[in-house]
Amino acid sequence: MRIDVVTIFPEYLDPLNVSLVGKARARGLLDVHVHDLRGWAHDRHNTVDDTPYGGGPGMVMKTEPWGEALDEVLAGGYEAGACQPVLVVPTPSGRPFTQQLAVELSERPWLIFTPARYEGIDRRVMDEYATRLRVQEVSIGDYVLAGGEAPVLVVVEAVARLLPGVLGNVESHRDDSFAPGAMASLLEGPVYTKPPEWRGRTVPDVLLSGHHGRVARWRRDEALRRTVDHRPDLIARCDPAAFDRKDRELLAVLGWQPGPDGRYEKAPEGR
Ligand code: 6GU
Repeated sequence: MRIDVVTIFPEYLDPLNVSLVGKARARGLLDVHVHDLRGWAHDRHNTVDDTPYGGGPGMVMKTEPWGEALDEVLAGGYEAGACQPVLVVPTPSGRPFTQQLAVELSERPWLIFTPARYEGIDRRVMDEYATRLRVQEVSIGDYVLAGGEAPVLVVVEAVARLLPGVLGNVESHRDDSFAPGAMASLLEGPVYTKPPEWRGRTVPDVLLSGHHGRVARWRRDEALRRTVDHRPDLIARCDPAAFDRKDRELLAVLGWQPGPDGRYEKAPEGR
């Protein structure tokens, strides 16, 4: 996969040299190019922003540097044999970034990221490229960051670990929390390793029992408990056919019952 990032803070992307993504690059599975947007600014001060039409606070990134940068990045990538680029535009007003979207992006040969600072990029830039390429505006959550560089790190890491050969165990993706098509998206429960006792704290007996069936059941129960606590919306969204008899028993204990449509809902408190 080829990845291009155009940014006014190229050094913000240095973490792409480290750990899983860095190793994938070193092994030739990922071809990453980071470009300095200011290289396409023409005035003495390398200006890339200006005041917003219509007034208001903050600054807006200008059309010309982005247009020239993207034209050149596109030409370079096509020359290098890349094809079918997706323009990934980080913005708090984008489509929520999910595991589903990570899987979709991991199936494309070429991603171009345009992280913005200030109040964002003049709308005409994305309107222009949307006539030629797929443009995907993405948000990584309901909070506001100062710029799109951290979201690029997030999206690239989520995508890179899905590429063939990047993770050791190919099976592991299907079991990811939030894997698309998973019968039930549950959060992972707690994990333990040696030693068996630390500061007087022991490991749950079942994990030392060697009884695979009981271990699997315990993990499932813990996953259900954690999901009920931290992400009740995921329980409500689950296809009820994904719950076995033991799941249903535990959910009842935790105060969840099937509603009129069969999906689980939290029983009202009291009475
Ligand atoms: Cl993609 N960008 C910015 N600036 N803030 C965000 C975001 C993106 N996603 C959540 N907050």
